[in-house]
Amino acid sequence: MSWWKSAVVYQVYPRSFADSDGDGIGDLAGIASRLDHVAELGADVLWLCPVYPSPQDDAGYDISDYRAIDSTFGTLADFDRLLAEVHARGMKLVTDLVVNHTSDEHAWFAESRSSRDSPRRDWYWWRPPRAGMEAGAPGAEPTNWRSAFSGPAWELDPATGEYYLHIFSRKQPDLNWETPELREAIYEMMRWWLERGVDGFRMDVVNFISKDPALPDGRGDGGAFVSGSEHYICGPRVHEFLAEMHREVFAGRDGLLTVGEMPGVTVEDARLFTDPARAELDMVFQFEHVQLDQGATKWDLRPLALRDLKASLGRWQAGLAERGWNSLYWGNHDQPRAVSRFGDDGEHRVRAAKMLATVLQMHRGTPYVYQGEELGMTNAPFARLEDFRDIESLNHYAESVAAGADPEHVLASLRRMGRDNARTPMQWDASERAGFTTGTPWLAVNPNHVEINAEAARADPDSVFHHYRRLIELRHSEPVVAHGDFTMLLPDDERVYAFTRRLGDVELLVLGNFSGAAAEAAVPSGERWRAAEVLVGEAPDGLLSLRPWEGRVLKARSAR
Ligand code: TEU
Repeated sequence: MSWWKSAVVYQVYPRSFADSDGDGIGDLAGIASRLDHVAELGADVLWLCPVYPSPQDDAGYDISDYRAIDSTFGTLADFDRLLAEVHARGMKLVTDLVVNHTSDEHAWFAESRSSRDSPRRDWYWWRPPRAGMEAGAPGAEPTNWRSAFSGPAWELDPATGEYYLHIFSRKQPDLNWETPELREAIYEMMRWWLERGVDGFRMDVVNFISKDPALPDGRGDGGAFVSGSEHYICGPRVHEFLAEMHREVFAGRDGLLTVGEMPGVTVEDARLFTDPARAELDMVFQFEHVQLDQGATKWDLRPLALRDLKASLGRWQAGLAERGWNSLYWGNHDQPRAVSRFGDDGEHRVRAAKMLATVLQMHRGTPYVYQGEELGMTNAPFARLEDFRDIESLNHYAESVAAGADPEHVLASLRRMGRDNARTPMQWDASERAGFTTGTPWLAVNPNHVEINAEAARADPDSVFHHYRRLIELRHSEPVVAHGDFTMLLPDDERVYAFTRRLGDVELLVLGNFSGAAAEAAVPSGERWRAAEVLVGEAPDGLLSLRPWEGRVLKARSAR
């Protein structure tokens, strides 16, 4: 049981991983052809982002059929082949489960919108205009909630004169989990995938599935529309629904991994979601540490204070120490590239990428590696608006510029925070299209692929890639990494991240210099550590002296 405590997950974003047929978009056969890269890294699990039929309004997170594969990515036969190839390498495959919403082109929604009396009407959230207002009039939306992708979270359907709720794009109507038949249809679909052989699910915004059915207006004064998320983040029945899902889908099946993506989740809630005794989920993705460099919105950038990062991650480590389990990540397909955001993507790129990996992977929890992170891939040099593809960025630009914002200022925040940074093609080699495609890539290849690529990394024993390999191996071979306790050190140090892990008489000291200047780690019992073994990294200037952006793991045995 709990095999995933010593596992590492590798996230594949299919559009951008490998293209086998030259249409410029990655596909399942492409992934299968590059699986040895993932196996060589030592990852235990591959998480595959959505590959289902989709109008691709939100890059596949708008699903129009849960039981098929989009022709862009291949066929169900290709999926089965990929699954077999993953299993043949001793790895598991976890797929993306997007059941807070569907595409507006899903048959369920077509039926639901067909009439107010449709038997599937209440599979989605339909509401009349605000009392006393005409459908379509400004402000007639049933609530003042904002969509995560700009504008109101409601869209009027003129045919029936009612609005439907969409927390994300207007092509992503929210499913109404209050309806028991809808829940059963989802569980049945999940069982269908498990019977096909998949090993679990990464569940998209699964803490949004229970809304306050009264749908009250959101609090706050962000103008005409406010978030409203207090009425759907970890809503009244979310634990009930996930416990039901567990009973209906997961109970009695061994070897699975379930991880819920949960924006806005608190440590206390996460403990409930992941307490094995409650039988809901194995782990959750929390968002606190990826919001510390933001103000009111993700576009409102602030410098990250290392103290805040330590306080946050430290609180999650402590909060899930006795019950529950953490997932660990710096990046994914929604976040900027980790080395550009938290490290240095210039002079010290390689050292910073390694340090970030060392610090994260030595925490207690299950690490997730996002494709390209193991190469130290960086943010992209997007020049113009036309270089971006992501609906979130494009909508935000249109909305802010229409409201009078300086276009250059908006572009600057898209460059820093836009999701397309993570979605540029995987850099396999130095050739013109980075070995990703023979056609025109759907999103430009980062020109730095001539230097940063998998082929070069494999050939260089000091590369970021080989560093990840060693860290993953350590999680498999040193029980303290998976199972040891965690103690944060130096909470107020503005440059050095430091903590210990302990299991029995084995103790690790993990150090990371989050600055471009040399730093001394003033840890307690420094004398003892000066005689320790260097487990990860080098120590040319002394065991507690760190070069710019350098990371290190020391190992000692204690008499205690
Ligand atoms: O993301 C949910 C989410 O809240 C964010 O991470 C999202 O990217 C937000 O816009 C950040 O500003 C999940 C998926 O990971 C994301 O790709 C989807 O767009 C979204 O759900 C809707 O399915």
